[in-house]
Amino acid sequence: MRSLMGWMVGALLVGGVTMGAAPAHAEEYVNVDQAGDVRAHDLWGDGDMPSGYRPERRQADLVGYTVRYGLERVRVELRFRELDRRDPVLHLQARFAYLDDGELETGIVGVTADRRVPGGEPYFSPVGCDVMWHVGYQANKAWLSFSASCIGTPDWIQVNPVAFATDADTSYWFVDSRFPIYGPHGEKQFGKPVHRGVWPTPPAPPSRVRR
Ligand SMILES: [Ca+2]
Repeated sequence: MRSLMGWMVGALLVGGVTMGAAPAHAEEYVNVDQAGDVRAHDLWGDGDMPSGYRPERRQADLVGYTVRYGLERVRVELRFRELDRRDPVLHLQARFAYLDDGELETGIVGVTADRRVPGGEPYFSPVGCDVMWHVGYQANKAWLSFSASCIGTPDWIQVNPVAFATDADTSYWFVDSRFPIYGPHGEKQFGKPVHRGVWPTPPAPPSRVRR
């Protein structure tokens, strides 16, 4: 069975990337997401949960996000209508794009929280990186932060936040993202570029550091 993680990482390797227009200088990007737009997917087509929008689902419904890019780190705050521990597995991600030697590269920083580890375990793709994170069930927020040096300290970064909730077997997903992960031609989609700022480090989330 192809795992959800395998799909998510594999999905990085296909398709192009939608580029935004030349940005105005910005070190912080605040955006909102439509409420009530969580989509259900029956991955194998053999379940009893029909696919489609679930406007009644508040859990892990993104309603906004903020990207800050300081001198040293990138920090993404994800805000939800509701975020609790009800789902067996929860993946919170910031998918990102940046230029490396003139080539557009993409990656994912995320955290997987389950009933065994509700505080979550981070991951970073495609390279290793020190990730700081916090899953704030009380505040209905999550934070992800990583060193910009892990991706060569690019001049700017684009982000698309994504939340997946699944059962333990990943036979279903509930998915929400600010931008559709793929555009009409299979290209990956992201928000506006956020330029590297001048402050030493954005405020760090109250979490552990994993290297
Ligand atoms: Ca939403």
